[in-house]
Amino acid sequence: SDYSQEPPRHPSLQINSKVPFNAEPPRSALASSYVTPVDLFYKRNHGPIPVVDDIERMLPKYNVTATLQCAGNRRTAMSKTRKVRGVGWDVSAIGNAVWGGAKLADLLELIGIPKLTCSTQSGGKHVEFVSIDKCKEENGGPYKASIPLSQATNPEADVLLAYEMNGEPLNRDHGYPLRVIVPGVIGARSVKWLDSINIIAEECQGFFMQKDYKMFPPSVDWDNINWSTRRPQMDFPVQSVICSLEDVQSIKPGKVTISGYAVSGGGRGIERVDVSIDGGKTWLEASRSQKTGVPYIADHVSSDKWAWVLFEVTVDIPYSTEIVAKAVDSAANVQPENVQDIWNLRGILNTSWHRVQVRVGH
Ligand code: MTE
Ligand code: MO
Repeated sequence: SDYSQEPPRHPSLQINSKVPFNAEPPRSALASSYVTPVDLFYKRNHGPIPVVDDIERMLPKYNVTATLQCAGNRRTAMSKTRKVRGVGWDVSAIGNAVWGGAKLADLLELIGIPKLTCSTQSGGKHVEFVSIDKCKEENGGPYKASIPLSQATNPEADVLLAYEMNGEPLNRDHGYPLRVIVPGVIGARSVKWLDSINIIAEECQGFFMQKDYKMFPPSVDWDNINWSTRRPQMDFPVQSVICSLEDVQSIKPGKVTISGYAVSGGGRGIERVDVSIDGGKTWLEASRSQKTGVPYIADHVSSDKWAWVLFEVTVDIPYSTEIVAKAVDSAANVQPENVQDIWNLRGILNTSWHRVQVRVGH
């Protein structure tokens, strides 16, 4: 593989793997802006960043604000209870961006597949996205993934062929010239450096669909795994993280602002974010917003349905304690209390209550 043409990167990224390049920003950078700046957005790759040409733009353009989250976000913390396999990530393998591009539903209509189609006459039920990068997991072949045709042809699902990120042309790290954005779904399905789109009968048989990014119970380990027993993970579950405090943080006694992000998959909004300053015995409700100063309501009219909310609560912390955050989504799903209960051998979807320790010094 050729890593001699990698683009420049922001120096404050924490590099979790150099080749392929996997890096995340410091958590403190996340909650400081609703829209994550491109250079601080996490980078997650399975091969070198390809060098490619520009494309023509022939369909109506949409801007969709959507949070992209790697299924491996918070894997490092899951691995601490029992070792998992995969690139380690702290809490910042996630970012929120304004993606500009064409709707996949419009493109498919252009080639004769109407809106809201579940199956074509020739039996096509899935839409496969194939990249041009080279991945060792695919034996040097390209990264690929698929989504159901029903989702791809649904204009409300906002699946984009994106060529812009935050109003700028996509950069190479994030998929230039064209990438897929599947809102509300784990990042792995948002294929970068899109080369071809195939309408297929069965879901994509690629490595990252069939032998990775599946959720297994804690009883399954590498000696008894049967990949075919589980579906590829699509929607991500409800998640929240405290970004204003490190895992172990020294503070002075007094008022502390606890802030972070909360997001759910499938277009479900965030109904509530609860914060505890006594390790989860009692809870306070944090305020939520997407636009600065505007309270957030999970009604999909005044809010960005695919985007995270930032939460904040200011509390008095007189003594050393454990601070916890958990979110509730619009379907009343809650985060699990303990990481052990959702442990899985690939270390995906760690959405357990986010806990940080504060040490109060005088
Ligand atoms: N697309 C290609 N072609 N190659 C990849 O390695 N990684 C996927 C997805 N699309 C990947 C890809 C994964 S696992 C994630 S989480 C997101 O891209 C990360 O997108 P980002 O680097 O723009 O943050
Ligand atoms: Mo990912």
